Amino acid sequence: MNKPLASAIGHSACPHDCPSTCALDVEIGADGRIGRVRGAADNDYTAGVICAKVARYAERLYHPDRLTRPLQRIGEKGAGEWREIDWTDALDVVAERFLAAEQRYGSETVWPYFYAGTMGLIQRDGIKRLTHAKRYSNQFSTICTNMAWTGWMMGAGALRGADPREISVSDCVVLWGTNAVATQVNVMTHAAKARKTRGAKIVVVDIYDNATMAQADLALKLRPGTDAALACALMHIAFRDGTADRAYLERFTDDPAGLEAHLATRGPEWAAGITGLAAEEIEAFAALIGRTKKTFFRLGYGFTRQRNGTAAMHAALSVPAVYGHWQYEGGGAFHSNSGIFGIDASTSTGEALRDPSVRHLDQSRLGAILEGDRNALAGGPPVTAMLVQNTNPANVCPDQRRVVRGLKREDLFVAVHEQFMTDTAALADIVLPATMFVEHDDIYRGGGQSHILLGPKLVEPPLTVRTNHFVVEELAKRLGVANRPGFGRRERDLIDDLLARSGLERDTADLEAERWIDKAVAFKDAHFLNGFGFADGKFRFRPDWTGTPAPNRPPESIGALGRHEALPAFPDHVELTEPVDAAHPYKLATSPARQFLNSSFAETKGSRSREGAPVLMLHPEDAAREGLSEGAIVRIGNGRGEVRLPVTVTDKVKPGVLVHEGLWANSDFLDGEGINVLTGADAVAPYGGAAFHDTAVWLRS
Ligand SMILES: Nc1nc2c(c(=O)[nH]1)N[C@H]1C(S)=C(S)[C@@H](COP(=O)(O)OP(=O)(O)OC[C@H]3O[C@@H](n4cnc5c(=O)[nH]c(N)nc54)[C@H](O)[C@@H]3O)O[C@H]1N2
Ligand SMILES: Nc1nc2c(c(=O)[nH]1)N[C@H]1C(S)=C(S)[C@@H](COP(=O)(O)OP(=O)(O)OC[C@H]3O[C@@H](n4cnc5c(=O)[nH]c(N)nc54)[C@H](O)[C@@H]3O)O[C@H]1N2
Ligand code: SF4
Ligand SMILES: [Mo]
Repeated sequence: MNKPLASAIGHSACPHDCPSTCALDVEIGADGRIGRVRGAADNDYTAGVICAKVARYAERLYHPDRLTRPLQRIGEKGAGEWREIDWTDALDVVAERFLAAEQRYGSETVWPYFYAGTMGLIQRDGIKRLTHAKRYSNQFSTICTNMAWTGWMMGAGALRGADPREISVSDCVVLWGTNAVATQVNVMTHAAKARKTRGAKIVVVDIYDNATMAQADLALKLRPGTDAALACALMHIAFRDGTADRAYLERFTDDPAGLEAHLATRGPEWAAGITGLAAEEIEAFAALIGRTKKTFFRLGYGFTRQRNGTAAMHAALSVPAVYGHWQYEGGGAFHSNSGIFGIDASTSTGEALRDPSVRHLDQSRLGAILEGDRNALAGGPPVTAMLVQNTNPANVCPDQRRVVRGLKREDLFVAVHEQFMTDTAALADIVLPATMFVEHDDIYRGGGQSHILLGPKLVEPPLTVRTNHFVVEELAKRLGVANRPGFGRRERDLIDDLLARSGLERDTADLEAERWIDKAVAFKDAHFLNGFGFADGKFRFRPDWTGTPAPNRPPESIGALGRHEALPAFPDHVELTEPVDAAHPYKLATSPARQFLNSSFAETKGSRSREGAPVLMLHPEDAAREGLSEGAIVRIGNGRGEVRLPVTVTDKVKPGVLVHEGLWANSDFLDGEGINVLTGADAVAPYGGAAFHDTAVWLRS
């Protein structure tokens, strides 16, 4: 490391899987340790504000339970008996087991499995270089963005939208299916500014009274999975009351007349019956956005984690197209900017080495895959060896019992590269200790905003802890592919290469000085005033559900996903959600906790003490009927399994709806199994994804 350790402030970017991707100022003491982490004041999206959990990062970095030595299992899988080994031996074992597996079943039996523990483009995605060089099975990444991105693409044809900084000049901010206070606090910074300086109204559409709902001027608490009905009624009222912008519709949309006719029967009373909202609430929402040209729809991921979530995203996105909000600064819609960056990381990801005939396996169907489901295996060999980086599937994946059973298979070899002894690492054969973001070089880009940011190495890691990049490179040497293109380079060289290939006209050192690059697109492109992302430039009210390319479109090899034939011709409520019935009378959503970031931070004292313990929110009426009081222990379950946890009785949830916040460690539950025991891994239409907030359960005391 050639940076002086005593520099007072180091500049970085938050590596976590959060739409905000904050620009960070990190205090570094003379002892080479980090202190407080702050949001960069001069980054106009971060605007000096970050969440409390990252501000306390020192707690995570210097955590006494942090992994520092490679470990090899000596007892049964999951028994918690390990011996320390050195790095060379650990990597030798991994390589030997990979080669042996390959010899027996062919290269596709090895599955490098990764996700978003770090969002750094080098440390997160470098594992693909090894995958391609060795022709190991590819991962089809479905766990997070699929439904949301696909639903957006079906309407807009491009993954971008109105600049989220425009929220601060909006007159009405609609936070739809995002608990922004908890999951992307910067949205609230800009919304609060609009409220303070312009008297902007804040509308929140969610299924429970979360921290964001508490900020709402108009709080709409609907039944899970009914957002498309609300969207239809908003559009029905626009056509009824003349607040639809007919000139805009004519110019920028595919079939306004067809939409109007389709919506004739989908008024507020119809939607009230489906959503559980009062017709007056829907009328009030429609009147507000009808008179407010600068209405900004910030569409989140939450409402898309339903089995009808793709259709719901498309329906909600259709609303500003009917009202014409897109034409105004501070108006329109935003979900993700992931389509604007034009980043070419192909050297690091080994794109040139990719063999298109190698199968993809669905990340979310890990349990079925490890249990040998032929369809999930895409007709190929069983998975008998894995390298897991940046993800904790034994905790975060749906259908957890199958995942855990699969990971415990005696004939499966698993190496987990981790910062902590997670639920997944605990089931591994080899555990490798990983660096944290301030200890390695990487580059990041926003999803919920428009910056590319550098996150250089600022402090030294513990002596025996290694980067993801190191593991990929060292395995490549042992697996005979170290001489292939893309290997043998340092992180900084790969970042230089990425910057050059992406046409950014800078190198790593330039970016280190500049700290970030703003890639925001021009107003007219962000607002689609030069046309939407289709050849005819028109927004699609009538999506081509399986014909429209989408960033998460599955590769052919994966076969059919989801019941696309059930998706609606025009925006509509579709009954694809998991049915509530006499045997499963409750609907469960598993929403994020403010102090955690997925399963990360569930290990830090600061976050744990603020979150308390895993609990189940239950409405007072339901509690009375079930004869339960505060703190009573219940079991909730369905065909996939059951978990035990205490209830908290609260009217924050609707009757019949249960909410469990946070990805607590499985061991935090009374029976040592986590909430994802209950969630399903069946693929959501049309391109797959996991419906984490759409689970029907029974409840017993
Ligand atoms: N029930 C339920 N389940 C869910 C969700 C939900 O809402 N409800 N949300 C889903 C969503 S949206 C997502 S994106 C997934 C997220 O699932 P994951 O990506 O698995 O979640 P994280 O906890 O962010 O990160 C996983 C691990 O990465 C490790 N890690 C961080 N940085 C590094 C690094 O540099 N190197 C290495 N080797 N490891 C690192 C962390 O220690 C952490 O244990 O979970 C999904 N699961
Ligand atoms: N503190 C914290 N921040 C996070 C995360 C975290 O775990 N904790 N996770 C990160 C990740 S990986 C992601 S992808 C983002 C996701 O962040 P968001 O975009 O906020 O999406 P979700 O957190 O999945 O859900 C948002 C809200 O949608 C609600 N919801 C569930 N079902 C429905 C429905 O049918 N309709 C409506 N209208 N709302 C519904 C949930 O209860 C929740 O309050 O957040 C990131 N930031
Ligand atoms: S988790 Fe999100 S809000 Fe918190 S610092 Fe990171 S990017 Fe910012
Ligand atoms: Mo996510």
